[in-house]
Amino acid sequence: MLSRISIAALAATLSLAASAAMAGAGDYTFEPLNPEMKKGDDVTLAIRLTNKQTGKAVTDAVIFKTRVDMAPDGMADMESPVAPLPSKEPGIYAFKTDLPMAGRYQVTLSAKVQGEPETVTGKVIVKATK
Ligand SMILES: [Cu+2]
Repeated sequence: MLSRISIAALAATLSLAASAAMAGAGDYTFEPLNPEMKKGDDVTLAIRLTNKQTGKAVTDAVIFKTRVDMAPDGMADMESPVAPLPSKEPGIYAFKTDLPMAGRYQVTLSAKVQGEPETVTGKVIVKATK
């Protein structure tokens, strides 16, 4: 027969396991360092990836897919080329792209994060000004 103490210990272990299993791809957030910039070619986009649960920058992510388009202004088919740039700061991921017209651009990112089995995805909106 289980004693009262071992039942409590078992319950604690189970709830720990449940909260660990709940951590997932939704625990990360992408944010632009500069949400607004001048329109133009060869613009640098710098995006910070943060773990929402720890508040810490995620320094070891591999961003394997990026897309920049004008979906927020009804121009989803207006896509810009994106190329990765070397990171100047841990947890900041930089890209070179073109923002040819003033308006809002959506940056869609897919990343692999160490220790996170699911793909982490995010969307960031940046605004280009004249
Ligand atoms: Cu456009």
